[in-house]
Amino acid sequence: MAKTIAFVRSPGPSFNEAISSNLKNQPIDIKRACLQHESYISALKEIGLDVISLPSADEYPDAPFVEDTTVVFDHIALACPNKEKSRRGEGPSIHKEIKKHITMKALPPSANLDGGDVLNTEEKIFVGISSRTNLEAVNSLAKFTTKPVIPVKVIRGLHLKTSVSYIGNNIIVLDPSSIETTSLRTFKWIETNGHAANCLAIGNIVLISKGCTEEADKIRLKGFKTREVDISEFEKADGGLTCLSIILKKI
Ligand code: CIR
Repeated sequence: MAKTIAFVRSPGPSFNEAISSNLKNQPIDIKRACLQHESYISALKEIGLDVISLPSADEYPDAPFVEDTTVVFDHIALACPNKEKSRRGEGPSIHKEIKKHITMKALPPSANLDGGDVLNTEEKIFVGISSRTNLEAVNSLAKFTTKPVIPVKVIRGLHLKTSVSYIGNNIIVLDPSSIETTSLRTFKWIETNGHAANCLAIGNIVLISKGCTEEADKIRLKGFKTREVDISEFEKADGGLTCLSIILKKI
């Protein structure tokens, strides 16, 4: 049977130098981050995913946020041209692993794209126009998919998926005050103003940030199972549950 693979990368000793909008008040506890990352991997394995775990890349503090390096569509993976200089070297070592499983192409350097800005749904692909991702990325991505690729303005927060996640059955979990929602009106909404907006749905199971109990209740009422995962150390560096993996469904 075809397996789903999750590519992840553990935090290294430099993780407390990760880019953050709030680090001054909240220093990262690396030991705790490592334990939380191990729990995240366990959760993925319990769901039934094959986890490919890359060694930490100490010269790149943000390297555990692997999602930003790669976008995966059905039959192709795309290397993201990251805007943030300190993150540009993260890709090659992870792309080397991904290429063993799926064809990879590069987007042109005129595109700026972080994977955290790409929200893939059954019918459409939404791309956050954020401080990291430009309109050129929208045009470039459109060449690799038959789905419409739709830009969405990010008003607040790092990426589009900081503020909206698709969980299946036409349902999104979102903070509507942080993104331009016009193009998202056809979905059913579960609203939040917290970390629940970045949750990771794998089949019928939704991983959600620890403490988001109200949102988890609402998600279960829609027929999903939920599992709370504590990633507080990663949230200090503006990351969420989707950021910590690249999910590849083998077809
Ligand atoms: C950054 O600023 O790039 C990292 N500290 C956080 C990246 C989070 N990634 C994601 O949402 N996909």
